[in-house]
Amino acid sequence: MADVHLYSAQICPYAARTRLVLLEKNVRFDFTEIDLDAKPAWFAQVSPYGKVPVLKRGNDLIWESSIINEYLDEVFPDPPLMPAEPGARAHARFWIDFANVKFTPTWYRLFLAQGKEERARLAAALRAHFLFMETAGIGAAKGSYWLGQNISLVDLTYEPWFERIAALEHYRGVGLPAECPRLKAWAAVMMERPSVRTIALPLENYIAGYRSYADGTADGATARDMRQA
Ligand SMILES: N[C@@H](CCC(=O)N[C@@H](CS)C(=O)NCC(=O)O)C(=O)O
Repeated sequence: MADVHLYSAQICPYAARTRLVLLEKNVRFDFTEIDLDAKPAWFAQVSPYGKVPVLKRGNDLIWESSIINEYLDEVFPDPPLMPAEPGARAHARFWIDFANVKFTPTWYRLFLAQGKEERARLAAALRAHFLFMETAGIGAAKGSYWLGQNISLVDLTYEPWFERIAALEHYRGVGLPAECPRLKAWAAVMMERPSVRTIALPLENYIAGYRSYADGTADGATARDMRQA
């Protein structure tokens, strides 16, 4: 039995972030796949928010993907996925925060939106986020990755959404803006990483995974939280 246990769901981009970190660091781990449409009753004891991912290591039980990922970077420092210098660490944390506070809520709300005007408003907001990421994020990087020459938690924080972007196009006709060549090139580099290839699913799975969001019937913890975001 491995030291690290992950409660996860293949379809979940937040859980994918953590699976990518574990793979990039070559950490041996066991996992329990949680059916998010029929969560087992015991899962409430493991996950206070009723969400994946949750990581257990010894007496440590940790939830929230960004917090899990920083924890993993501390307990398995090789290879480091955060810069050493405080200013650069703050820069990395800013982009992780942007993903959590701006980018992914807008993404989910666009899926959930049922009205034409609301969809147009959210599509414009998502486009603005992509353009900001293009110019101030990857566009400011000196290398193929978000922070330069080396992959970091920032890259692994965003990649799962780029993996699923064709599902957003499928349901909402919204993709990566043409004005974002740097993001496009970065996503192509990421998709060649062995870690990313290991966990990638066919597009049909992502389309199926977002169906209840797109038709407005999703009523899990994430849909409820995102409707209020
Ligand atoms: N902020 C959380 C979000 C996790 C999350 O929303 N996970 C979803 C699956 S992608 C989930 O488990 N949802 C349970 C539900 O909707 O009931 C994180 O970063 O870990």
